[in-house]
Amino acid sequence: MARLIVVSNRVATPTETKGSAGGLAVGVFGALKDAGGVWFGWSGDVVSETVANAGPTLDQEGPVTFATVGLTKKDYDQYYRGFSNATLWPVFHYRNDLARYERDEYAGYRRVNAWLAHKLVKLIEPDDIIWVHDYHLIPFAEALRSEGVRNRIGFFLHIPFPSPQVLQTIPPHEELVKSLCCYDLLGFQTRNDQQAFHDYIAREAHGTVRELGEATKPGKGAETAGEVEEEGVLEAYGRTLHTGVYRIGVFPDEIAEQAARYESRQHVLDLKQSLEGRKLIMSVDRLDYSKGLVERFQAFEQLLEHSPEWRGKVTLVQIAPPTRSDVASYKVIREELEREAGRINGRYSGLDYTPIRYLSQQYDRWKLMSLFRESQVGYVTPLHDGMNLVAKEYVAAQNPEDPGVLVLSIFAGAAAELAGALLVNPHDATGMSEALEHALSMPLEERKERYHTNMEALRRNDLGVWRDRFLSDLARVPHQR
Ligand code: GDG
Repeated sequence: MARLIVVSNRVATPTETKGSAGGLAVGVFGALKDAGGVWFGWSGDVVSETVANAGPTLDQEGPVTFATVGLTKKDYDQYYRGFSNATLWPVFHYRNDLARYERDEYAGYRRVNAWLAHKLVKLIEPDDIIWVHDYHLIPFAEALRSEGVRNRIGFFLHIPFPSPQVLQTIPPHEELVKSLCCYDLLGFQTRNDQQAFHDYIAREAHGTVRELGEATKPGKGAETAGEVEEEGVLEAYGRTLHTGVYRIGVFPDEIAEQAARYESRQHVLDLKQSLEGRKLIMSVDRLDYSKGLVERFQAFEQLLEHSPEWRGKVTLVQIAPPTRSDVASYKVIREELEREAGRINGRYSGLDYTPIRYLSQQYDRWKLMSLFRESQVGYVTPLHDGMNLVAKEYVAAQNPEDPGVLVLSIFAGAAAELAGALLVNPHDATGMSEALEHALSMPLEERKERYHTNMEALRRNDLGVWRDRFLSDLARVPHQR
């Protein structure tokens, strides 16, 4: 069996892979443990040039080597804070209004990719399979190829891929797509993302696109994961590459077990007591403008405004740990959210009632799962999201005898799989408030039915299926040495 090299912007620490970081790190680490290999990327530290150049630091954990490097302040500013998070992230989430383009940041992005590739080269053996993750590392394969690496290299994009017209708002869009064509296999979260990439290749790059296999037609609004064959074979810029749809999942039974194990812990009892019998709506997101938090608060306000019988009877708990807080647009969304929570609470609070509890802090994973289990509604309404694992975790954490209802945005990748959710358009506050009301008053039988539909989908396409399908496809695609 070939060794595996995983490359991602951030590398989980060996301790995090034992559970605290969440499913993805555990899933990727599982594949590394099976095949043996290297997990390579940024340590998360900003360091001096001397320290950065001395890397990578190697940390051995059984058959897996964790290889990390620090970034200099300039590299961090241009590659991470700049082009990755102030250009690519907003544009790929259709927020061109929040994007900026600076030539020196783009140059820094390419420079850091080339530098990282150079650092990795020494650790690569001829038969290794290389799996690169996410938008920070689009030019990584190209940089490896120019170092003479001829291994198979696959790329998985965790976030949406925008339509060609939107992508073209980034001036070097064609260089980015050319760089993507240096991979042997490109994996997308949804059919729409894959299609958007194919459209660019066909219309803008004048390449050829062959779509193999018929996408199974959605049954009752949801695609049946595992039965969908969506393979593309593309020729562009002198290369042949493959594309596929790989919907990332969770390990639902582990989450269910964890949520049940912690359901009578003190934090849950405290919450229960403070709710005094009120219904609970739970939301958990990284604090990010793509997650639709302001729209979500406003739809909840509409529920209280138009259905006064719910005032004092339902509480929304929003957990939103801040991320990327040194990127300007993240400061703005934080202020806006605090203002909205304050305004709505000012309007509808009573001496013993606060409608929105907004907690801008990180919680332990097991606490989140047990809070999901305690709630009647999971309220997950991003404006655009590659998949959204919170939606899947919410379902998995429910008590099968008394499950809560998932209210889910049609713009989350997960909407294609979770046919048991109440789907909403996050731009329609009235529609969302009606869905909340529907969820809060849904009879037990219907809740159970929806829960089972969703759980089946989660089990059919869990995190292991996602990982194994991607890696076996990558091992199989013919590649050009
Ligand atoms: C990207 C794409 C795609 C959140 N708050 C806390 C916490 N979390 C955990 C959640 C979940 C994860 O973080 C967030 O995953 P999402 O999928 O919801 O969103 P992104 O972070 O934007 O992830 C996304 C994903 O990549 C995977 O491909 O689905 O579309 O944007 O697991 O539970 N975990 C802990 N404390 C918190 O306060 N421990």
